[in-house]
Amino acid sequence: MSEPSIPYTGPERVFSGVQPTGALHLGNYLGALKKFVTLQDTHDCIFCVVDLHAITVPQDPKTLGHNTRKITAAFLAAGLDPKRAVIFVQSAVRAHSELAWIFNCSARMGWLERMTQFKDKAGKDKERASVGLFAYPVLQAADILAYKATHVPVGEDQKQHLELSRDIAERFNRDYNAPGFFPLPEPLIKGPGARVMSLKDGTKKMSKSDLSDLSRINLEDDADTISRKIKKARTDPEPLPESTDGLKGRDGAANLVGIYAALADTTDQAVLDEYAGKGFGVFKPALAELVVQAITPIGQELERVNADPAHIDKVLADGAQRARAIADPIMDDVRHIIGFWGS
Ligand code: AQP
Repeated sequence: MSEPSIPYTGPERVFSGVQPTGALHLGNYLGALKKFVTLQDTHDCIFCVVDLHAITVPQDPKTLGHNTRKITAAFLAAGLDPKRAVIFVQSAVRAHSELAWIFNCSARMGWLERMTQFKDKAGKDKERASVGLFAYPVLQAADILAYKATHVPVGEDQKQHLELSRDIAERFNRDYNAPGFFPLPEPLIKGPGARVMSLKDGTKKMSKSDLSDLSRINLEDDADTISRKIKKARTDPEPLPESTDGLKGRDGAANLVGIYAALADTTDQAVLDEYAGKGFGVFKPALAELVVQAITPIGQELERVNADPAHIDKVLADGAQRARAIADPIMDDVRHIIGFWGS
């Protein structure tokens, strides 16, 4: 879509969310959490545990609340500071659901039908997928725009959804003759770690819902488990190449090099400059050391934070109040722009 004629001129704000669908892994850390922690130093940040998104596929009511606390604990253990960033649960702020409905009426079926994540998650049996799973990216647009967020740190898998959020914002602004009302949010995706792949299959992204625990490094894994999983990661018998061109078609190898680069804050090429010609017998232990150094302190901190659920609940209650204070006036304006009675 074309750029808006009147651009948004409000303040910059960061929003992102994580689903309470299981324990977080290295992909969630590198694609999202690590960026959240950096951004809280420079931006007004809002981070959300997106339980409304989680129920687009079946969830056990007995574990949903527990998983919500666990993700919040992971936010805190990774270094988010609830005094600076707003940390809360999506279902505690009604603006998300209300704006999602409004955006359902701005989004177009054709836009949603192109979403590859729906195709992947619904699988062959689309008829049985929930309407919520289909409309998932519309709720995501509502999450972001209920706060007029301008920047969204996410992994590469969310790029298409972010483009849709921009389309929805632009369509709303145009349809309701409210130029520049909603910003067109920018994804913050760049850099190594934006797409961490499964350790068992370098063509599939590392995911919480993968049945094999060996496919991912969990933030809770201890040093031995991490080393064992990296040792078992699927690669090939060739030594590492001299340039990134040589990683083409070697998905497992490319994934491990990418993880190394992300953790060492360097580039894939710089990693190859150091390890070209060396086999995985040398590279995997070096990578394991780096992962252990980055992840095990978070795991230890997680244990400490998880031991105090009352503190986690307080963080979430305070965060919900702060989130409502930002979203409520924006929703008042939305209702007025649409022309709802009493607005
Ligand atoms: N493999 C990944 N590499 C880089 N970033 C990733 N993210 C997820 N997987 C990777 C990013 O983590 C953030 C939170 O993701 P989410 O939990 O809300 O949903 P998801 O993308 O569906 O993550 P999973 O692990 O694959 O969960 P399940 O299995 O429940 O669907 C997002 O910014 C995402 O980009």
